[in-house]
Amino acid sequence: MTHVQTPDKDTEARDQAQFDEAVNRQGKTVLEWLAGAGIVAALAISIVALIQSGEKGETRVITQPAVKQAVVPPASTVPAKPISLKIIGGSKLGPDGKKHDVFTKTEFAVKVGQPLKLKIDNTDDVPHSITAPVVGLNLTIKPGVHTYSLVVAQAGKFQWFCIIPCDTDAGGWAMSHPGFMAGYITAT
Ligand SMILES: [Cu+2]
Repeated sequence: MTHVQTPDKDTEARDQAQFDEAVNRQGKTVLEWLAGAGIVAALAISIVALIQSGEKGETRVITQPAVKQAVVPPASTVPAKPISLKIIGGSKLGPDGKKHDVFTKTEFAVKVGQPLKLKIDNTDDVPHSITAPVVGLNLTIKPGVHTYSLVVAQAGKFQWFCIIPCDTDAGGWAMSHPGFMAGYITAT
């Protein structure tokens, strides 16, 4: 007697589950393979791109928008506009009621080591000076209009004075009084 095995419903269900599982596994494998192939393809494309750019001798540069900047030359190269002033004899009233010799500007601000140009019109018929021994400054200011360079090598506030005897009508009073034949230089 031949026994014919007829699959019962349980067996069918089990087989179906096994089949599905197998398909899923296979499908997953296929997807994994495709993903792998994709990476390989991407690499291949990259290599081709590299070879192509290499062949063309191109260098790829990431360009950024150009930022326009004002070109500012170093301060030392900027041609400074001279400061204009005058020397006028017997022109400024002092607290003593007398008129004294003066520089029309007696306070100067300079940058350490950088020349300050002074265009001085000495209307007097004798020379005067801008002298500050502590910083080795001694500019003789001749009669007439000339340009001088005032340079101070150290920072600080220094008093200057005219060392050439002047303001003789007042016994030289102006020579030691800021605002007349003396003043201050501030170097920063
Ligand atoms: Cu003087």
